[in-house]
Amino acid sequence: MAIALILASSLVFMTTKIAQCQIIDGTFRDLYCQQCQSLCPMQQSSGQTELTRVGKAGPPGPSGPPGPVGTVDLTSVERMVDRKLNEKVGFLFAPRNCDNFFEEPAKSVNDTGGLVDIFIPSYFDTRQVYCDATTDGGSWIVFQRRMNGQVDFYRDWTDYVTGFGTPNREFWLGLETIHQLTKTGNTELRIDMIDRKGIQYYAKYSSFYVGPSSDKYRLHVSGYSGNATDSFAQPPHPATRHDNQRFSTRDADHDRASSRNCAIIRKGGWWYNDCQWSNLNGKYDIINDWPGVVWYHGTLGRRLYMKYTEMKFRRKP
Ligand SMILES: [Ca+2]
Repeated sequence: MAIALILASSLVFMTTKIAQCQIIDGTFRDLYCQQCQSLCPMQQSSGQTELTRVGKAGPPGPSGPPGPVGTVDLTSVERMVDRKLNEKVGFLFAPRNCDNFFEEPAKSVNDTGGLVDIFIPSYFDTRQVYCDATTDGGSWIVFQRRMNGQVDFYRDWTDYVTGFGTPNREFWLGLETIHQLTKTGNTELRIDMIDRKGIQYYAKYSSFYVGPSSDKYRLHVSGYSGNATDSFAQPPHPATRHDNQRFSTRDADHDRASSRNCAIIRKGGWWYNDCQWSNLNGKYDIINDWPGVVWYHGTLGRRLYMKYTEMKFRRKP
């Protein structure tokens, strides 16, 4: 029993010494210093405590010779950083229009243009558009195309607001995106058309923008030139003028035709008045009446039924 007590006391003493040694290490001015030297050999070997005891450190020595040139592959690092940046914020550096189409990494290209993701600040995101890079100097953002009747244009309000179809085929870009890209008012409009006989027409307007959702995407267009006559902005019959009209669809009657809904009567979505002189979102397969893809030619004095149409805008030069 006595031996056990002695062993236990010794163990407590040793443990206490080690703890104190750790605490007072760095000065060695404690009474247990000698014991520390045997209990803490690793701490003694650092030599730091001995230097502290002798005096202050001397001045730093001279610089050594330069080391060998590093072997880090900066090119691969830059590529990795570029890739990471593109993943996170690359869309911020996307083009904002079709002005430099041939310098941009277009997703698909044909003889006249192609698809590009452009950055739309108000969306804080990109949207795929089709650029007409050649017609009349190029830089056009195409927002409507009819070419074969495969896409149904007799649709509801939501479809016309958000867009439908495929931008390099038949499509409608969407009223909200058209508004966002034209709301500064510094844009012009061009409409290219080919009728059922293969004759090409165009109508160009020096001013074009589409109002906001709260105003039902009201059309503002003026300054006609071209060979199709003006059947869009200011056609001869005032009740059919499209300038300053709100957009209507079969489920959203915003036209001026009293209780009638011109979108239902003319089978499309358009800036109907009472009702229209042009109807480029009409039924593709109707070639003998107003609900067709119609443009009235004032000089010829008859309706033209179009087999191909493209509506496009760009910033004014
Ligand atoms: Ca109405």
